[in-house]
This record gives sequence, structure tokens and C-alpha cells, in this order.
Amino acid sequence: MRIAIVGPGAIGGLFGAVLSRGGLDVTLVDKHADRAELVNRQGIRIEGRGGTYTAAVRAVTYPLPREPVDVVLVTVKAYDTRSAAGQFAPAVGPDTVVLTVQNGLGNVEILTEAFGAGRVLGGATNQGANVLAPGRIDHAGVAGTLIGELDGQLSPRARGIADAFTAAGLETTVSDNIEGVLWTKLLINVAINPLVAVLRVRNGVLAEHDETLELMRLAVTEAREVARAKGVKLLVDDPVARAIEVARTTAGNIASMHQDVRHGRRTEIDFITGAVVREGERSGIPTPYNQALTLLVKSIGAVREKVVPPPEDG
Ligand code: KPL
Repeated sequence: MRIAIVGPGAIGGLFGAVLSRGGLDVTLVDKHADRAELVNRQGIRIEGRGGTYTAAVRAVTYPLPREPVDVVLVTVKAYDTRSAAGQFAPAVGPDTVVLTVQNGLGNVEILTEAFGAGRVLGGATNQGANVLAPGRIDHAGVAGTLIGELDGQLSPRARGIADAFTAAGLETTVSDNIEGVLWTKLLINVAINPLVAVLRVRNGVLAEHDETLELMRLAVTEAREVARAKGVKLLVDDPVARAIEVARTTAGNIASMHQDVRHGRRTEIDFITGAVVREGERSGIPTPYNQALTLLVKSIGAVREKVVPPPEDG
């Protein structure tokens, strides 16, 4: 199985390292030529929960030759999905599966628009990963990945990918309810990502304080109402409890949105709480907590230059 992984950040780099080490034919597609060159020279070093090792991984940069692969695994930030789709198109042939395991809502729709619904599989991963340095990744949480056809069929191609990923070391299961998978993950991201980005804490801290627990509860309860109005069947009965559990099981993680804020990068907030607000408007469900969290995270970027520095005497 030939796999191209587009967007070798924390999750893409982790998947690339594990799948290559597990014997699959993996190519990382990196828009940064210097990072691709570093990975070709040094491989990817993985540390943390999944063990410490260096995996040899092939990396390339754009433009890609017209050479279709079996699977394109998309792990770019949600706001880059559209432009990445234009760039990795030469790797997509008539039989290529385009699989997204990105955070947030909207990626499946963008990929479907670009390549047709028949080529796209959805997915979500609970693996935790942090970039320590270019080519060095902390595997902070070992967990499963769910993938599935958009029409819910347990197809041979979905099973084939899940089996190959699992055999290579990334436990992957096929779901017949990919919308439920995406919304369940969305609700976890709604609970954790904006709060840790605003408060600048590791995930586990959210589960330790009444105030943060209450904020998680308010944001998730609202998002759950939107999911209910849309007829989404979540994978869990109590998404608040599930989000608290994930905050605990990924306690040491610096969540992706927190990492983005730390590095002064754009965040995926428009695709997480922002998506809940948009879907809420469509369904007539008010979402004031999700709106406030969206605005707060966007404000971090907006006022960055104007933050009063800490006093010199500490
Ligand atoms: O998906 C994540 C992220 O960091 O984006 C969670 C589940 C919050 C783990 O950190």
C-alpha cells in the first residue's frame, strides 16, 4: 500500500514514522523543503509513550509528479485543506482514497468538492502528539483511530486501510457512523482546545478545577444540542464525561490549539467552536459559549502585539 501523508506536523509526522517503521510504503509531503530534507537525512525521532526510536521516512516537497498513490492521508491544519488539495492532486488517481483525520468540521466537504465523495474517507484519531523540534515528535498519548466511508458502508477498502495501519502499529477501526465519529471528536475539541489555548495549561489541568470543568460542560452541552438537532448519533451518551476523560488521559499533552497559540500561529478555532456556532445558526440553536470561546481565541491573535509584558521584578 503506497501512502502519501500530507502535512507532517505532530500527527502527520507520528503516523509517518509509525507506518514506515511498520513496513508500509510512506512518503511525507511537506510544503517546507528544508524540513523534508532534514527528514530524508535524519528520519523522524519519536519519544514518549510509544517508545523511543528513529524511523527512516521518505519526504518530498511540492510540486509533486503525477504519480497516484493508494492512500493520501490528510493531516494539514483545517484552514489549509483547500490549498493542500490543489497541491497534492497529482497524487490522486481514479483508485486513490483520500483519508482525513484532521480536527474540526468541514474537511470532508472540502475534499469531497475537490475529488468527489467516492474517493473520500473520514476519520478521527485520539493519538496525542507534540512537535519537540523539526523531525522530533513526542508521542504523548497512545490511542485508537477511527475511519469510515461517508455513506457508512464497511467497505473492503476501509477495512484494508484499517488492517494495514493496525498491523503497522497504529490501532485503527472502521466505523459505520463517520458523522458521529467526527462530531464526537469535535465535542472533545470544543471542550479542551479553546480553554487550554486561552489558559495556557496542559490538558489535564482542565479536569482539576471546578471553574474549568464548568466551562467545558457549558460549551459541550451547547454543541451537543446542535448535534442532536442535526440528527447526529454521537458515539457516547455523555460527551461531557468523555471530554473530561480525554483531558485526563491526555493530561500531559499541550493540545494542538495551545501549541498554535504558543507559536503565534493561526488556530483551527473557526473549524471547532466556530463550526458549532455556524451549525447552531442553521439549526436555530443558540451557542453563546461557543461564540465567546471563538472570539476569545481569535482575540489572542488580534491583541498579541499589545499584551502588557510581565513586570521586570517578577
Ligand atoms: O485533539 C486534540 C488536540 O490536541 O487537538 C486533543 C484530543 C485535545 C488532545 O490534545
